[in-house]
Amino acid sequence: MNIRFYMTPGSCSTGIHILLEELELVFEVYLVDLMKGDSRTPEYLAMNSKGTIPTLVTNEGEVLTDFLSIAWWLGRSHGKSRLMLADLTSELTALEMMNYAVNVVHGLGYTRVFTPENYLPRGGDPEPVIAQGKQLVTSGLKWLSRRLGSNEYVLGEFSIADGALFYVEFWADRIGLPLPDACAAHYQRMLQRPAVRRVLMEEGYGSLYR
Ligand SMILES: N[C@@H](CCC(=O)N[C@@H](CS)C(=O)NCC(=O)O)C(=O)O
Repeated sequence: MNIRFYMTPGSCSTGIHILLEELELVFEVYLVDLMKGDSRTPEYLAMNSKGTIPTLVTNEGEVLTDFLSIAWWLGRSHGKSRLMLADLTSELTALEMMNYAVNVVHGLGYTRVFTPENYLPRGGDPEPVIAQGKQLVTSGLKWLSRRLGSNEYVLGEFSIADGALFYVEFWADRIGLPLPDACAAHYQRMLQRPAVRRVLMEEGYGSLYR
């Protein structure tokens, strides 16, 4: 059975899409249109009761429904790949950075910028929530940048953790928030990678990053 990957172009699933391409895996892509409600259909919810993307169904039929589990599975089940370093310290750093990017910068910050209505009573003013979201993203990216320091990639070499860092940098670029120095350099480095370029092209952002 092929790996099945449920994704939405330009969303957090872009980070996983990059890892799949970097690993040169064969996988089937299923496009989920969040605006149209594709992630709320009974069929989708039967597979992922959270109604979120990314979802990845492994070649053994196991259903993985969050960024960290999918990234970890990719690093582990292709353990001889270069996407996960073997020692415990590297694994802990990868977990720390991915968790911070996905659950703090995205989960607390970007959700306020992209879906302020989820934080407001009906008809409430979205602007203060969006401003708070931007502040959380800015301070979160500063933390990630300091933690990255002079490393070219999160663990020195490219690893599963760079997929998560990339998508929170990509979104900052999309909404015009400046990236702190180390993140800006990491983002540019990522944009030079053939797999990243392929993914952006496939997801409809090719013309932006030629
Ligand atoms: N913590 C989740 C975040 C996933 C997530 O929030 N995805 C967003 C798109 S970037 C989503 O599916 N939103 C639709 C919804 O929550 O209804 C994970 O690790 O996968």
